[in-house]
Amino acid sequence: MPVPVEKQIQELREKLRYHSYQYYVLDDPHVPDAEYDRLYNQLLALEKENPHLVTADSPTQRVGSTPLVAFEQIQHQMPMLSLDNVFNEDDLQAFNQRVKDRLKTDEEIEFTAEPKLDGLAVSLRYEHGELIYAATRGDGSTGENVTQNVRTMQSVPLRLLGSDYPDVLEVRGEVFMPKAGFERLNRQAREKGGKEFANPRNAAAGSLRQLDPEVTAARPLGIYCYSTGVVEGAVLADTHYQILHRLRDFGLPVCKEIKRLHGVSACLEYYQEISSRRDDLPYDIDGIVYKVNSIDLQKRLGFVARAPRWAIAHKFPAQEEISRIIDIDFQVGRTGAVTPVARLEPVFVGGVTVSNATLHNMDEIRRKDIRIGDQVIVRRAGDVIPEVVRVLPGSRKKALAEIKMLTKCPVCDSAIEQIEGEAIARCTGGLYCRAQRAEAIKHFASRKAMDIDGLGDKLVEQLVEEDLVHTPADLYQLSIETLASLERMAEKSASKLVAALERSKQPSLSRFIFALGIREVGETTAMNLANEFKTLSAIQHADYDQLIEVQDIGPIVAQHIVNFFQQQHNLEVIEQLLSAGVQVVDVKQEATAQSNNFFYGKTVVITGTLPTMSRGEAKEKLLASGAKVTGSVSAKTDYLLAGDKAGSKLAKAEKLGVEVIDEATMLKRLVNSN
Ligand code: I6G
Repeated sequence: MPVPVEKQIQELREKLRYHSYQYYVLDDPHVPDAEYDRLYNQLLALEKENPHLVTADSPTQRVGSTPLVAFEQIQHQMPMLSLDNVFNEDDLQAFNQRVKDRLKTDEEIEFTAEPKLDGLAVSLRYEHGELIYAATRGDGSTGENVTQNVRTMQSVPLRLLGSDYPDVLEVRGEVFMPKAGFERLNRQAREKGGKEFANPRNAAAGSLRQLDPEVTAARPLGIYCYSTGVVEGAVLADTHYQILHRLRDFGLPVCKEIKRLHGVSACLEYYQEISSRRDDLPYDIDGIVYKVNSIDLQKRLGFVARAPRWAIAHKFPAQEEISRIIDIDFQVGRTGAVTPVARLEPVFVGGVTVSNATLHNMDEIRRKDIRIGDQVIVRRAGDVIPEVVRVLPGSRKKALAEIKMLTKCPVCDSAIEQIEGEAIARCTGGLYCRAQRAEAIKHFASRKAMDIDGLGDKLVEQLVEEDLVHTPADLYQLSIETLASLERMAEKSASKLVAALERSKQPSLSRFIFALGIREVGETTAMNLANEFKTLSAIQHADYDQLIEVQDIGPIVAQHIVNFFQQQHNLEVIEQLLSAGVQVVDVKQEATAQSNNFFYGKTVVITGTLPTMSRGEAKEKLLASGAKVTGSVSAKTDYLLAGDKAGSKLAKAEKLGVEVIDEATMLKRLVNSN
């Protein structure tokens, strides 16, 4: 008996809903995209043949055809609240105390914590499992009807999964644009000469408030649900944490970073942990939201004005602020690159006071049309160098002069050249230029290169300025007396520095190659070179054809390496370093014991904060002993090296039965196997 078409359609819809849920909500697709497309096309064909069977909640019915003239208003049946903010630990402690006082308890409160996404809030209303409308927050009482647009978002279910959902379910969430999607959208706009969005939040808001749903459909939008509004016909759960899990089971996307925490200290640790990963998260966040977990306690706490007493947003310091350009200088880097730098009216941004910001290069200055006197938006995100993002629109009140590139190096007066088609202008002075010398030495001494403790940037500049050091090799000739005679240096710090120089004398081959500062040779390329050629001499003598065979080395980098080792003065510096007692540890020597090494050939993932070393240092040790270090846990992972606050990788490793080790175990196994 042939399966009735109604049943076929229903089964296809259920399959598609299930696969969307796996993909968008659980991040765990069960079928390749092509299979999803095949099912989708089957459904589309059946619906075309049977138009009377098309329903609004079918996965094929996401994009309606008629653009709107204006958005209609929607009155929220239950107001969309706002959150109070705190910006520091003291105010968070005060919030915690207020909660305890109101509840008349001395016991630690159980909170939930989740990142506060930087997007725009919406309310989704489901009736009997079907999406009825979606509205923006608006003023909290009345928002705009953006149903047509929200329906185009693949991660929003048009019908809830299962059957035990409440008759009426209003869900509140944040619509956002993932960072990668934002970059892609702006790149496309640039290529077409169109207008770029200033940040992912504006892009999300602009995309959701499109009158033509076809435009929204083409925009990469996501949503995370964070609470409920009206719920009729069922009680979801007793705690906020469980409610979010119920929402996830209904097929609604919920942020995976949500945690239950006891007491305010755990909240602060969570804040630090997320803050340290902020730049690596795929979406922008502007803080952490803590909520009292028990719904019963939430009810007892109630609201003040329009904000709940049981929740608080702990905001990160703003990453963008307004300042004014007082002047523009040109800085010369290690490879001679001349970079325009804006001198700014000091501004507190990203948690520090910033008075300089990079302008990258002249193309960027022209593209952003930046001039001295302009009011600008300054951005400092994490450890990234502060930059001028753009001129504040409409802020230029009078004509200002255009910025021109210098023709002579501001430090050594050599000519500045700019190769046709390259954005970067360069000082041609080479190591004759003090600036290039100082930067080369700073790089040589840096943590990921020779790791010379106590040789900070200021001290390097002083040493170069006073002609005590011309090349990295001169560092190893410095005596305690010479160093101690410098301004701001005492006998004790001088002898500490000499000891650090001594300790730095046995670098691994990859560190040494990285420290030389060859153009475009970063840490990874240096590691690849070391693994391929094994000895310093082999790298020095490698020709272009051999170099280009190495992983990740293209024609430009290969040519830079060849050029570097053809320069007589570079060979002299290497010679002087070796004569001063630097002994480069060739990969050959390390490799002899490799196959006996415990971690040889094993795949290791590192996560969390390790007690005595950075993840980079642990990675280096593991790589040196022949391990493969990868970024994500899978069935192929042999060990998870986990530190404090290990998070989702730890959970995944436990689920997959991957052995979890701590730093001490790793060190023991490294030692025992050598
Ligand atoms: O604006 C918000 C962002 C995130 C919120 C919120 C949230 O929880 C993670 N929660 C509530 C209760 C409200 N606004 C009102």
